[in-house]
Amino acid sequence: MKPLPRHLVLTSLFIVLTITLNSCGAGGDDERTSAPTVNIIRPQDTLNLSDKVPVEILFSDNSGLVSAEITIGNADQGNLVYHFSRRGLSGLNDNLSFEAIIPPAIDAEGKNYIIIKCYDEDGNETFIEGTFYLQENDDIQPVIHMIQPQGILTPDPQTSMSVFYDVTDETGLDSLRVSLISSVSGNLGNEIASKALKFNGEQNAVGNFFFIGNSNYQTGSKYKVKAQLFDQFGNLSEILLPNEYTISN
Ligand SMILES: [Ca+2]
Ligand SMILES: [Ca+2]
Repeated sequence: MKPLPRHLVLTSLFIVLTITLNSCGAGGDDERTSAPTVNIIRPQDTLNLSDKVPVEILFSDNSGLVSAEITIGNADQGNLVYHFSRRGLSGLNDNLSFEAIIPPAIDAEGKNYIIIKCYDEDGNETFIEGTFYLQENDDIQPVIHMIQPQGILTPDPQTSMSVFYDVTDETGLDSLRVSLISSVSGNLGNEIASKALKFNGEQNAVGNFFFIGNSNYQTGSKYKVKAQLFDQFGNLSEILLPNEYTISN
């Protein structure tokens, strides 16, 4: 038998591949077994303690959403559940938005969790869990106890100066930013360098920022040191040290 021309062999191979790929698509096993996607928009991070928790959840599924179960509890009280509800869902995309009531008898301050189970019309289940914190309302500014430059800033990258910090907040620190700002005849100019640090809600922090020498720094020019400290509720404390420092050679 005469062998088939090469282009016919390739065409037949392509048709076989196409049929195989299509059979994995619509109506295939993947379609039936893929579970819904769940996204917790709220609650997240740290919230003011009140008598309710705002909940917002997005759902999607490839074939059809059916229902969700939402459980919310406090981890610090031995995983004490204070909200449970079953809710109907429909379509390929759906969402829930409501406020979960915290009963007055329950102290929900501290670490809390939200657990969501979501079912699609093929009986697939998605389970996800999120963590959030409830804290007494904090309208008190964080405290900068000390910002202290040490050493001398120069253009030489072999040298460095440091800025020591000692900061606290009664509920939790969020971030600290220290910047060096050029000072021309007593007037503030451009920022010449800055360093920032993100905290994890600790109540106090002590340490040093290091500023490495940089050839862009101009010997003889002067700068001031500024610090901005945020707590987790967005309260800000800011200081500008009165001293003027000089970039050395
Ligand atoms: Ca599905
Ligand atoms: Ca505070």
